[in-house]
Amino acid sequence: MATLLLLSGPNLNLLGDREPEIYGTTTLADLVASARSTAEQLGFDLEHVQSNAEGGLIDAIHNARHRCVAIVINPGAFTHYSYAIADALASFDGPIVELHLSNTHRREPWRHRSVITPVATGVIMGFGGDGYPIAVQVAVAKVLEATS
Ligand code: CA2
Repeated sequence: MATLLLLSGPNLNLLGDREPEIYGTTTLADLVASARSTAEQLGFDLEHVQSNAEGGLIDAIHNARHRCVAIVINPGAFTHYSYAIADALASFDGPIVELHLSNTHRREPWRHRSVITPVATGVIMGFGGDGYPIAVQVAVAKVLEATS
């Protein structure tokens, strides 16, 4: 079975614990379970890696090359300044879905810019946890489109 990689950046491991008014009460484990269930319904496996370190995310992206068919990534605050993660993603061959729980454009000005968007296939943001199954669905659609 083909494998999708779901990547979670810094502090996402705290979801459900603090700032519920912004990020909701769902835990990261719940979000991963919902993404995995959608992937499996569509006939795909889903691997999940969470790291609070830039290098951990970059290593996971390198490890996905020639092995995973698509990446769904919520890069956390790295979204706004990690050229290293953008470069790593640019080395990946398949579709890349950038995913955010919050609508970052409704928040502080420093969150308005993403250095990831230019290397992503597309972005899902602002729908809270509902964005996770949607991101998996569009990643699978892009994979199937490329192989049909
Ligand atoms: O909206 C998103 O998904 C973000 O990627 C979440 C990041 C934030 O830095 C981005 O600007 C937008 C934050 C990750 C979660 O941070 C938490 C902090 C405290 C408690 C719970 C989560």
